[in-house]
Amino acid sequence: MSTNSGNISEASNQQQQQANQLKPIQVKLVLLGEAAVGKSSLVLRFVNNEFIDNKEPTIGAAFLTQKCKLLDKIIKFEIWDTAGQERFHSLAPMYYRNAQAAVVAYDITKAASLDKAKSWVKELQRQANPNIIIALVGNKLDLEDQRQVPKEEAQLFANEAGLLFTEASAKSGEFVMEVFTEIAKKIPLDSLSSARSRNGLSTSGSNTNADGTVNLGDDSTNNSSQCQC
Ligand SMILES: Nc1nc2c(ncn2[C@@H]2O[C@H](COP(=O)(O)OP(=O)(O)O)[C@@H](O)[C@H]2O)c(=O)[nH]1
Ligand SMILES: [Mg+2]
Repeated sequence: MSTNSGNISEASNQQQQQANQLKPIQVKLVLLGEAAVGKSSLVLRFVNNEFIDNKEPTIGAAFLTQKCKLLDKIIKFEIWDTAGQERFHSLAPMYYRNAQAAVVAYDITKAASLDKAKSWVKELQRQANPNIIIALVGNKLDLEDQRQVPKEEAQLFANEAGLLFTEASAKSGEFVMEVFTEIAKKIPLDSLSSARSRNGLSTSGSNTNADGTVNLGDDSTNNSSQCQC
C-alpha cells in the first residue's frame, strides 16, 4: 500500500472520528424513586432549568430529552420520568429495560425514601442491563434543617453498591447538572449504535400514548439544542 493511500485512510479515519464525536450518543435514562422525592423536579431543572412548587404528580411516566456536550462527545439523554406510586411499580421494568443509565432519587428529609431507593437499586442490579450506570441522588438539599438521612449513610450504601452519588436540590438547582454530567462522562464513546434499536420502548412520536396508562410528556417544549451540562 502506498504512503498516499495510507494518508488518505488516516485522514478519513480522523474525519470519521470527528463525525462520530459530533453525532449525539443516545442514552436512555430512567428516573426511579418513591413518590414526591422530586424526580420530575430534578428532570425539569436539568431540561428547562426551572422549578415549580407543588408540582402535580406524574401519571405513569413522562418522556423528555436533553443534550449534554462534553469535550469529546455529545450525549442525548432520552429520559423516562416514572411515577413513584406503588400502583405503577409493575410498569417500571418497561422503562428500565435496556436503559443505559438510571437516576434513583430519595428525599433527604424522609428516611423511608432511602429504603425505597435501595430497593430500586437492588431491583435494577438484578433485572436491568448489567452495565447500567446508576446514580443515587439525595434530593431537597435546600431543606437541610429537616434532614433525616445522614449523607454518610447514603454515601456508604452508594460506595458498596458501586453507584454514583450526590445530594442535590431541584429547587435551588444545586448539583443537579452534576448528576447528569457525571453519568454522561461514564458513557463509553463507542456506544454509538442507536439506543433506539436497543430500547424496548420506541421514543419516536413521544406525544402519543404508549398505552392507556402512560401519559407521555410533550417533547416539543424541549427544543433546546444547547447543552446545559
Ligand atoms: N424544597 C424542595 N422541594 C422540592 C424539591 N424537589 C421537589 N420538591 C417538591 O416536592 C414535591 C414533589 O416533587 P415532584 O418532582 O413531583 O416529585 P416526584 O413525585 O418524585 O416526581 C413538589 O411539591 C415539589 O415542588 C427540592 O429540591 N426542594
Ligand atoms: Mg413525578
